[in-house]
Amino acid sequence: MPNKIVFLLRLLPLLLIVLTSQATPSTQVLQAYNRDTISLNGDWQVIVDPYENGFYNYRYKPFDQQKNPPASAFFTDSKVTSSSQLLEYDFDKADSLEVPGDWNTQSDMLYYYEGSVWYRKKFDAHLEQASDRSFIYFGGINYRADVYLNGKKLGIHVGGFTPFHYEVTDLLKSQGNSLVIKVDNSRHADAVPTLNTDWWNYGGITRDVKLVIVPNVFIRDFSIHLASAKDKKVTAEVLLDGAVGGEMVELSIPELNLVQSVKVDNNGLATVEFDAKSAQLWSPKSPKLYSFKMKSEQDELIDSVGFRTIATFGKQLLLNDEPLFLRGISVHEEYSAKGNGRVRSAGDARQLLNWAASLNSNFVRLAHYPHNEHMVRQAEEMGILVWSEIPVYWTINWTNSETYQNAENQLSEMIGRDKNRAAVIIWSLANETPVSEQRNDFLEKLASKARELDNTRLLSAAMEKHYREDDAGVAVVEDPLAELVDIVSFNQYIGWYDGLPEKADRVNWQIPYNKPVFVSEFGGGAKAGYHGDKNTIWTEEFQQNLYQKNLAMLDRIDGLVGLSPWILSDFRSPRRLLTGIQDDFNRKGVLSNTGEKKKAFFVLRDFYADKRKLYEPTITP
Ligand code: GCB
Repeated sequence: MPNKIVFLLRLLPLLLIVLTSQATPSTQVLQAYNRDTISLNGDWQVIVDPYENGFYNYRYKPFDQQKNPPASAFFTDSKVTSSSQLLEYDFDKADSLEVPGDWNTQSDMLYYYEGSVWYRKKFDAHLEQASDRSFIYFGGINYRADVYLNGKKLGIHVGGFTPFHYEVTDLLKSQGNSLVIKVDNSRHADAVPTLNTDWWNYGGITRDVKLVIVPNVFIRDFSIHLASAKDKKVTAEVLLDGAVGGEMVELSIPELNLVQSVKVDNNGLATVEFDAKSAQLWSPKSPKLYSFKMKSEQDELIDSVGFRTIATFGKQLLLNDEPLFLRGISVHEEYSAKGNGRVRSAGDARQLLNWAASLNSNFVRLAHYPHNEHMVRQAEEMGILVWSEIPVYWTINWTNSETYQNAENQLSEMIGRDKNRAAVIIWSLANETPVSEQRNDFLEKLASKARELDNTRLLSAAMEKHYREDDAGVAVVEDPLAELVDIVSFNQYIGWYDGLPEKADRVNWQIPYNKPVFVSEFGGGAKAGYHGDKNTIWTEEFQQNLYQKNLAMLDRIDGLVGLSPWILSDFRSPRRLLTGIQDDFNRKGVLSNTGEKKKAFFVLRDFYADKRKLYEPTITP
């Protein structure tokens, strides 16, 4: 056989692996968003505990490692039983905070607080059947959570932006349950993110808390996606928890008249393929969603899903096999109808995304950590594509294996939660990380983990540029990380940290990869309502000029498939201390934090209107 054919034959199994694998369901995931659940949101009693007096005894030994923890351990949620008893806390007399919600914007005293706060919720739970199972599900707690139910430790979760849950079937009582959580948002050099970031370290139970009651054999997780836009084959996989093998599940997409019944294997897994010939594809132009119904003997779960493909071809980005330009904007998860702070509800998420949509955007970079699930779900309904990332930001400790494990865990929890969202097209691994061998190894491992968990999406990372040594007029993006990802993305601040806006007229770009190029950040600060000439820093006119110059420069880049300027709206950051201008806010928003439009907003909106005409000629903006 000619060598070439032997070589191709060897490649064949490899190709098949790529084509048949997908984002697989996992026992670590509990799909809770669209289940009937019991909300544990609302007022929780809280005790601010900077010295962790409720956690350690005076010899600094954790109470929860003692065989018989004393009443002074806060997780025992004890009450005095006699009038002479000494007990130095009482949750029933303590203040309360709302959940979901960060503590910083709910109490002036906690605005800058970094440390531990104890949260306690009392609740009743009525199981319908003795065989039911129960779980407590947390959408996100920043940063470390030590969780106790009825005096027993359920576990520790680390990482502020991803969901986790515990099974509590054997601990739950029908009345008077006490759920106690020590939430600690202290920063650490070895953590993810590390000590230094450019966003507010909002602490607390920032996302929804739910009690999930399910039958003893239940639908835990699933994955569904379109394998090819042309022949419209949809692959679905479901995971039945508690199954012994052989149980039937019925999977259907009723609107398309598609139904299939299959048996699960010994691991509770079942896979089907639908011939979804008449399916309408999901896209920003038409964000069509279908109900996907999963039914087992005891359980039923319905979710809404969209079908689309995302791929690259040379320097092109293809959505459903058609070229796509990402008219994006970076967004921090900071807006609350109750004041600045973390997004708490679908309504808050909608507000941020409506602001993005008013820029003619079809894409958001959800920076710099996985956002609340409401953001991703709302984006999907609105037809806004999503970049989702983990907080591997700036100077992570690349050589510490626990730091790596932490990053990988956050990546797995992010992908586990959002793998079925058609809106999500890019997982991003890192932001502005300095090139070194250790960093390259860390990110290489992370990239292969991401591909193992989900190879239906594209990988990227926000990299950096440098200037050519022999020609300062040429900016180069060259980074070993670019070899690992599908889209070469980079941040650059010409006109702000790097020269004045006019510099953009003179810079050319050299990006030596046959891959699509994406500009994940550029921008500059302006205080809404502050006016002057274009050479006066912090004015709207300065920012406007910076946008005009940068957009003209970036539009010349070969293979440019989109932009996500920094940033949609002003956001809080402890690094931004200039009185009268910043006042704790990074002012690079094209909107103020309350939604006032700055002049740069209109520059970007018009640029995107033109791009839209170019890529979607039938739509008039
Ligand atoms: C960056 C970072 C972003 C900062 C921004 C800034 O490069 O990626 O997190 O907030 O610059 O405003 O300096």
